[in-house]
Amino acid sequence: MGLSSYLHPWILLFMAASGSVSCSRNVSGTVGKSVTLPVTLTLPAQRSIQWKFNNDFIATAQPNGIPFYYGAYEGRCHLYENAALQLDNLTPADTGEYTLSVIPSSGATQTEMIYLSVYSAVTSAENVAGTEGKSEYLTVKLDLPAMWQVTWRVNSSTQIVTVSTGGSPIYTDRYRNRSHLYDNTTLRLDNLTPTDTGEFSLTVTNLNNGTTMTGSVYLTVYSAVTSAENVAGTEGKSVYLTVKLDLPAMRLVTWRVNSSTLIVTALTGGSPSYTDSYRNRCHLYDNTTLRLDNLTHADTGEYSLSVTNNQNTGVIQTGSVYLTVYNSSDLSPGAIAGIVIAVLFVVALIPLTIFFILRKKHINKTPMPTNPVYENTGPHAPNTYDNVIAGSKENMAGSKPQESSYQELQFPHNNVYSHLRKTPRK
Ligand SMILES: *[C@@H]1O[C@H](CO)[C@@H](O)[C@H](O)[C@H]1NC(C)=O
Ligand SMILES: *[C@@H]1O[C@H](CO)[C@@H](O)[C@H](O)[C@H]1NC(C)=O
Ligand SMILES: *[C@@H]1O[C@H](CO)[C@@H](O)[C@H](O)[C@H]1NC(C)=O
Ligand SMILES: *[C@@H]1O[C@H](CO)[C@@H](O)[C@H](O)[C@H]1NC(C)=O
Ligand SMILES: *[C@@H]1O[C@H](CO)[C@@H](O)[C@H](O)[C@H]1NC(C)=O
Ligand SMILES: *[C@@H]1O[C@H](CO)[C@@H](O)[C@H](O)[C@H]1NC(C)=O
Ligand SMILES: *[C@@H]1O[C@H](CO)[C@@H](O)[C@H](O)[C@H]1NC(C)=O
Ligand SMILES: CC(=O)N[C@H]1CO[C@H](CO)[C@@H](O)[C@@H]1O
Repeated sequence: MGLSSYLHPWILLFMAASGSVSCSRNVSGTVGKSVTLPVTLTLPAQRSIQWKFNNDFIATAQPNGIPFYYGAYEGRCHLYENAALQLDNLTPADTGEYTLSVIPSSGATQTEMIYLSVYSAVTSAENVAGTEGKSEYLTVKLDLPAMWQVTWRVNSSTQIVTVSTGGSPIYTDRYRNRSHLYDNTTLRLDNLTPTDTGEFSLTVTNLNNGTTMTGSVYLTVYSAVTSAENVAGTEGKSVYLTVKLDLPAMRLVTWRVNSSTLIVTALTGGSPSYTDSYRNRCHLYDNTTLRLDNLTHADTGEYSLSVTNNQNTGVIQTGSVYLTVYNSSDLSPGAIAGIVIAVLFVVALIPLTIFFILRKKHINKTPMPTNPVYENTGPHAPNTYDNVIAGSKENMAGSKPQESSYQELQFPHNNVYSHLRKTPRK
């Protein structure tokens, strides 16, 4: 405690980065959830407790006293008897270094530092995704000072490579054969395996004044996709995409297309978070099946489902289906236009047919019953349906018994033409 009061913060940071502070651990939390910062120190019987976030007090407790919470932390955290601190309703701004100081009534102060990373479902999913056996470029945008030292680490502890101005990169054994540091500080990692999943952090130290800047990317390595099942969809229709995976009770579910475009992510207990272009046209079911609506040809592609436990750590399972979207066979725009034209043609034909039938009869001047209804008035008058049938049969019989309606149409046409030809001669 006394020591840290006198040291400039960058010296502490530098010490932390150099690994000279013991009892330091990393803990991850999820936005909106709670996390408990655990304590591994052996606590003296009589002690004061102090929790700090960077340089701000969170909570303090005097020996046998009740905890006191500072500012906005009041109502959002809980200090336990064993000095563990629970933080509720996490936000990304809670990411950072937490320091616990245990001050015994007599003896030396003990400190414990915890680095908390708060991930949101979307943020962690939007970080870099790699594929087993492939390479991935890891980039963190940090400005290089005139004299610098650059270091890449994974999970904040394991060093991968370090280099200083004018020197050549020094790789650690584990990464020597499978990584490459570019001059622009980008790190390429080759021959990925799922165990490469983790937080990769770049630290740039200004050698003139000791200033340290750190940034990180979260790399998730997915198992190589094998033998994707094929699914067929139809333009304008919907399709259900299903991949059978063992589902952990608490999980982070992610669907991607063509292994890059994110469609949706969902944490157990939360509502799915859809990418804008998919929000209104897909639905993620609790069983991880994805329904895609209003399909277009451009939806053709490889759809992959990834499932991991809630905090995006541990085993990640991946599987995929290959969707091919075909033309709708009978309702393409051309077919619809054809149907509309056919219907209009038939509708136009009905009055035309009636007109020409009547006209033909008129020209033939054959006396005929005008309406069968009058003929059939009798004690056992048939119903109107029968009358219509009888009437139409009578009309057919009145013209040409074996002719189809098409042939009937031809005759009136001829009649019209002969009639028209005759007209000028009159
Ligand atoms: C690195 O590569 C060299 C030569 O290709 C090989 O002899 C060595 O065993 C490799 N080391 C590791 C850790 O794979
Ligand atoms: C650095 O160089 C590598 C290899 O040329 C490239 O892939 C990467 O995008 C570059 N990074 C930045 C931040 O420009
Ligand atoms: C980083 O930590 C995660 C979770 O603890 C672990 O699954 C992963 O294998 C670690 N990655 C590396 C490269 O050590
Ligand atoms: C260190 O130097 C850089 C630029 O050279 C400057 O931006 C930064 O503020 C300095 N930091 C300190 C603690 O003096
Ligand atoms: C998941 O639920 C949807 C909708 O109820 C259903 O269509 C689909 O077949 C289910 N998938 C599995 C793998 O049970
Ligand atoms: C389907 O997509 C077309 C073209 O993008 C659009 O005009 C139509 O409104 C969409 N229908 C639905 C139900 O989303
Ligand atoms: C996926 O990739 C294929 C082939 O590169 C492309 O035709 C298709 O449109 C892509 N699908 C999506 C949804 O981006
Ligand atoms: C022990 C340990 O892994 N500490 C690391 C926790 O994460 C921070 C930030 O990434 C690192 O600076 C620590 O070294």
